[in-house]
Parts: sequence; structure tokens; C-alpha cells
Amino acid sequence: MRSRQRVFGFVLSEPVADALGHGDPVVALESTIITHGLPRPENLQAALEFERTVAGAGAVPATIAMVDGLAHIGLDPDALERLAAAADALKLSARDLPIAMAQGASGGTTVAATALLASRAGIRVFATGGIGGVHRDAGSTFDESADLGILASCRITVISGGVKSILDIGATLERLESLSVTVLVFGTDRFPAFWLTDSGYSVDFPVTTADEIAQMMAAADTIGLPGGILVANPLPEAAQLDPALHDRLLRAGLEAAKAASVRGKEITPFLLDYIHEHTGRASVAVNLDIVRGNCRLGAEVARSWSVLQARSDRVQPTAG
Ligand code: PSU
Ligand code: MN
Repeated sequence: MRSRQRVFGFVLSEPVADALGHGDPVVALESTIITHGLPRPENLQAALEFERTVAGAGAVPATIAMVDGLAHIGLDPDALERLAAAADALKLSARDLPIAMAQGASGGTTVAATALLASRAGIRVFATGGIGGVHRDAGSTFDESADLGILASCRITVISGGVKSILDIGATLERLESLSVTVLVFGTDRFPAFWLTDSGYSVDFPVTTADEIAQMMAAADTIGLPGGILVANPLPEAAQLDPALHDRLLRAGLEAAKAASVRGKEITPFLLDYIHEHTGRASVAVNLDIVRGNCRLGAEVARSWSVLQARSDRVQPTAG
């Protein structure tokens, strides 16, 4: 096994520690998608493939997860395999991290937990699938993912497929505005609904290059914006899930969750499972496509960021 650096409750894998030390591009990857977002055994294959995709696009992948109370930034293949196989792995959001650390627990980290750990480790770019958001019944349940609050307070750029239509996308975009999270869509102004190319909502600022995103990260740092940047990267229409199938299953899935009285943190995994199962896994294939694309774009942004940082290190600020 490769040697590791242990710093407080963090373990950085050697390739990640090396890359961060040299200012080389690094892309964080979450692990709730492995433990709760994708069916086994595709989950392990997918996790390994996401890492290869990031590496193939010129950045070092840092899959983040909690293993026996230690926050791993960069998982070795053995640990990844164990996590993917563990049917009892916990779903750890940011507020669960201190508990898991003190109790020596293991689990997948959500977007919120991964973003927090990544930014603490000095990683600025994070690629994932869909992020959490405001649930459809949030008016009465107050169910809004912690992903939004963490995005508002961590300097990280999250490359995502947007927000799944199991959530209230309009309300999620409103909350992101309230929280001063910069929201961009890559290549278009139409905000995606994960499996679907167009959610019906648009953003003010489409972006077309990774360099532009890196410039915005630098600008956000300069003005001291406390939070992060959410980039939505839509699938081309030809690759999206059949919209009619999507609408039918969404209605049925929401009904099934209600009938089974699913609550709290179980809701997102329940709905994802339901939809994956009832599309004959067509939705899994679409899901994988989205994350692959985000891994590639994430690596590009991390590369642009690394070049920009190296350049600004050489430039002396001018007086006056
Ligand atoms: N959305 C997806 N796939 C996922 C998740 C969200 O399309 O796997 C996971 C992410 O880890 C996200 C978490 O951070 O679910 C959000 O859960 P909740 O809604 O309980 O905050
Ligand atoms: Mn919730």
C-alpha cells in the first residue's frame, strides 16, 4: 500500500497530497453516490471509472469518504471496494462528520460533506451527479438539503448535472440565489434537470469554457465571496432519459415515497432507487453519462485553475 499522510482526522492519499503540494489539478469526487446513489455492483465499477475519467482528462481524482472515523481524501482501491460492498454504510452529511469521526464509523459522504472536506484539504473543484436541494413538500417539511448551506460557505466549484426533478428545482434555484451561490450552466442558459437536458428554468450567465470558470473562481476569491460556484453541465438532448418515461416514474416514485412514509435523509436514496429500478436501469446509464461528463469538465476546470494559480504566483501585485 502507498504511504499516507495523516493530518488530524484527515488521511490524504499520496497522489492527492503530492498534487496539492505542487499545485497540480485535483478533482474531488463524492461517495454517497457509491453507497446510496447507484445500485451494486455497478457502483464500484462506476466509482473506479469516474476516477479513471478524471485521470484521463489530466487531473488527480480524490474520492472522499469516511473510513473508520478518518476522512480519506483519495481512497485506495481496497477501501473503495469495501465501501461499495458495505450494505450498511452510512450516509454522512456535513453535520454527521464529527459523530462518525469520534465513533470511528464509515460511510459515504454527501455533496455537503464532500465539499466541506475537500475545501478543508485545499481542493477547489468537485465533480458529482445531481446535488441535493429543496424538496417538493419543503413548505411543510422544511426538507432542504444541507448541500445548499455548505455551498454557501465553502469555496469550492461543484460540477453537477443540476438538480433532479424529484426536487423542487425552481425553489432550489431561489435558495441558491438567497445564499449567494454563483450558478452557471455550461454551454447554454437552460438549467438541466439531471436526467433531462432542460428543466424549464434558465440562468442569466451561460459559460462556454473551463478557463472562464477558473477566472470566476479567482474573481470570487478576490472579492471575498464566502461560498462556492455551482456549475450545471447538461447532457445533450439525444442522451437524456425519455421525458415521458421520466414524468410517469417521477409521479409514481413520489407517490410510493408518500405511501411508504419515507422521511428525512432516506427520501433521496428511496426515490433514486425507485426510478432506477422502474426504468429497467435506463436511468442508471444516463446517470453514469452525466457523472462522466462532469468528471471531464471538472478536470478541465481544475487544470485551468492550476495554470491560473501558477501564473498569479509569478505576478507581483502593482501598487496604486
Ligand atoms: N442527488 C442525486 N444523486 C445522489 C444524491 C443526490 O442525484 O446520489 C446524494 C448526494 O450525495 C447528495 C445527497 O449530497 O444525496 C443529498 O441528500 P439529501 O437530499 O438527504 O440532502
Ligand atoms: Mn433532507
